[in-house]
Order: sequence, then C-alpha cells, then structure tokens
Amino acid sequence: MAVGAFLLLAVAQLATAHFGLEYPAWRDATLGSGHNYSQWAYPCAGVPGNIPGGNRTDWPLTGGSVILDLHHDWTYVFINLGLGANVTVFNYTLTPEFLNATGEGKLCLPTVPLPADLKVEDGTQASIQVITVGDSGAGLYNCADITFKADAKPLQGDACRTVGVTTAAIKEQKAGTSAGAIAGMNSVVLSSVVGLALLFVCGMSL
Ligand SMILES: [Cu+2]
Repeated sequence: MAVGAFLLLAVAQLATAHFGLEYPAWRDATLGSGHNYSQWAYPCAGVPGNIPGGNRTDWPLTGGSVILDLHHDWTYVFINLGLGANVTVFNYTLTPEFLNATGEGKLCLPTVPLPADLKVEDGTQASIQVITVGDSGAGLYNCADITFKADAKPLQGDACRTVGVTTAAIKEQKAGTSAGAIAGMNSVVLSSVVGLALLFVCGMSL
C-alpha cells in the first residue's frame, strides 16, 4: 500500500508540476504532450530545435517579452540565449539578476533585454532557454525558437499580465560584500526546504 501510494505520488509529480513557456511559444509542449519529453533534461527538455513547421516567434532586436506559467510555490528563474537556427548552447545570460518568483500563476516579463554588447540583426535566428530551480535544487528546462525582427514589439497591456506571481531580483554581488546577504538567503532557503515533506518538494502544489 505504501509503495502504491508512493508510485501514485511519483506519477502525479511527473504529470502535474513543472512550468509552461507561453511566450515566446515553446519549441513544443513539454507538459502532458504525450511525447517523451522531460523538463529535467538539459538543455531543452529533450525537444529538438528548429522543428520543421514548428514554433518560431519574432522578437525585438533589443529584447522582448517572456510569459511563464508557474506551477510551484516558488522558483528561481534564469533566462539564457543562444544564436543560430538550431541552438544547443545557450551562452548569453539575459538574467544577470535572476528572479525569485513566488506564487503559482502567470508571470509576464514585458522586456527581457539583451546584453548591451550583443548586437543582432533583422532576421537573426536564436533560441531562448528558460531554467527554473525550486526546492529540489534541480533545474527544469524549456526552450523557444525566435527570429530577431526590427518590426517586432514587446507585448503590452492585456497581452502581458502577471497573475498570482510576485518577483524579486537577486543581484549578483562582488566577493567580500555579499557574505551577509548570502548567509541570510541560505537560511531562508534552508528553512523552507526543511519545512517541506520530501514528497511535496515538486508537484503536489498544483
Ligand atoms: Cu515540478
């Protein structure tokens, strides 16, 4: 009975948790798609890039919007970029200050800017990688293929609404000035992990 209950919870965890990348449209649905995808799998949940006839979204030259569907109580969010038609290496970070997102719901970031020294042209193809990290410490991955376009605009108004989620930016700090902040953050993370039963780490919060 105990084993059966554990397996049921394990299946529920696989089926119900993790996150959706709604904009730019992800390469393919990695939640309940029937494919053999796993969001635990680096770099893009097992979804190949540049799928023929697949999603590819126009994105502004200086950076665009990102919408996530978050299913966990809290998560850290990182967004990376790789250039090319079929990207497997995401070597530009778009979140020098990664996000600590609290709550389940929709998170819309109106403009995620490119690094100042990264110049792209109209028609440059690329991919966005979104990584979320929760209590378990393991990363979850989703990717979206994009084309940088001079006439593409960030989402505005009702197209970019955040519901149920609050965020705080976690700033990178210089060595020697950050000991207090890091010690404080670790104690918060540690107490929230200790406070959760192991089976609740991922997936039972939907
Ligand atoms: Cu999950």
